[in-house]
Parts: sequence; C-alpha cells; structure tokens
Amino acid sequence: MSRQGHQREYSIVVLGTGGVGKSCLTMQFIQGIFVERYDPTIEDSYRKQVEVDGRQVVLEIMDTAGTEQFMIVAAKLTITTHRDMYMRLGQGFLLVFSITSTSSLRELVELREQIVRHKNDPSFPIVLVGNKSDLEEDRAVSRTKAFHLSQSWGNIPYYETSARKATNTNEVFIDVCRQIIRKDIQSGRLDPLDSERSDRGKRKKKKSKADGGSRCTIQ
Ligand SMILES: Nc1nc2c(ncn2[C@@H]2O[C@H](COP(=O)(O)OP(=O)(O)OP(=O)(O)O)[C@@H](O)[C@H]2O)c(=O)[nH]1
Ligand SMILES: [Mg+2]
Repeated sequence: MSRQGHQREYSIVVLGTGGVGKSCLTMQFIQGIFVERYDPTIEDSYRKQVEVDGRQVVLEIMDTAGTEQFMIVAAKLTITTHRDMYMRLGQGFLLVFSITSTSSLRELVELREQIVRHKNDPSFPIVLVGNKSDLEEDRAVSRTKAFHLSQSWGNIPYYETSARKATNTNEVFIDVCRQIIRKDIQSGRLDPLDSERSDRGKRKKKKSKADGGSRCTIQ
C-alpha cells in the first residue's frame, strides 16, 4: 500500500484456473466491456480510481494466468514464481471459479491455502466468485456448495457474477477493497474518521447489497 496525498493505493489479485473469466471480470470492472474471445492471459495489470464508503482509493488489479497446461517446464516455473510474487503483493484476492466447472472450484482450495500460508492470516481479505452465472443451464456447482465452502473459509463473502451481463462485477472488487480498508483501520494504518468526514451527508443513502457486506450475493 502506498499513499498519494490522502489517496490510498491497494493491490488486488485475481486468481483462478484458466478460462473461468478472470480477465473478463477485470475488463468489465475497468472498462465496462465484455470480451467474447478467449485469449489466455500471461499477466496484466490495471489501475482504477474508485470511491468506497466516501474514500477515494486507487486499485491496482493484477489479472493472473490460470492456464498452465500448454506451458513448457520453464514457463511453468515462471508462473509459479509470479504466483509467489502475487501472493506477496496482494492485499486482497478474488478467487474465481466458473459455476459450470466443479474442477475450477476444487482448484481454489489449494490457492486459498497458499494465501493463508503466505499471509499467515486466516481472515485475509478474500472474496469467492462464482462467474458465468448467465450460464444457468450449464451449472455444475450449486450455490449451496459454493456458499458452504465460503463459510468454511472464515465466512468470506460469496458472489455469483456474470462478466457477460455485468452482474455483480463491480461489487466483488468493491467488497474486497472494503475488507482491506477495514483491516487498515483495525491495524491503525487508517483513520476511521477520514471517511466519516468526507461521507457526511451521504449517510441517508439507501444501502446497496454490497454496502451491507452481504454474505451470499446472487442476482
Ligand atoms: N457466458 C459467459 N462467458 C464468459 C463469462 N466470463 C468469461 N466468459 C468467457 O470465458 C472465456 C474465458 O474468459 P477469460 O476472462 O479470458 O478467462 P481467464 O480466467 O482470464 O483465463 P486465463 O487468462 O487463461 O486464466 C472467454 O471466451 C469469455 O468470453 C461470463 O460471465 N459468461
Ligand atoms: Mg485471463
């Protein structure tokens, strides 16, 4: 985390196996577009300024590579090294699977263990994301199953998203950012009054689902 004047900067890492829609979710959040073509990511990062609970923050989103199957050994090593780097740099993580693939959910178990090991903190900011919710007819992972997993991971939020339909795509990034801010306040790195001051007058605004930190958000 760094500060630019009063503006905080947070790094969010998007993790999950190949083809689950990490890049599409990221592009929806950053640019508001859906990319139909599948172009496996090597690594990409983006920056976006957002307002969260009256606080201006800059998010650095790291969109990671999920596909390893066609990689030669040397490149696989590179991915492993990158993953280590992401684990170190990330202040929050989106763990993404596709609701059409049970194996994509299974793959997250190991990734989440890696995060907890690296951060030595079972309550590190993480959101579980079941993407491709528009493909209901191809659903292979029930909401209940994913929700129970999110509860067993320290009651982390579970959202179902559709990058295609732009459903909950902003909410997942804002939720993880809100968790990072909460950690910053708890550790004394951030003054809780900062947002109270700039948030004055906004308090009567109707709470959105994401504002309420809802635990299972499906639309
Ligand atoms: N129907 C539907 N298709 C999606 C959705 N999100 C992504 N896709 C499609 O799934 C394919 C893979 O999407 P990507 O975002 O490139 O997947 P990725 O997780 O970044 O894959 P890697 O970069 O290889 O790790 C693309 O053809 C997308 O158009 C979604 O919400 N609904
Ligand atoms: Mg990608």
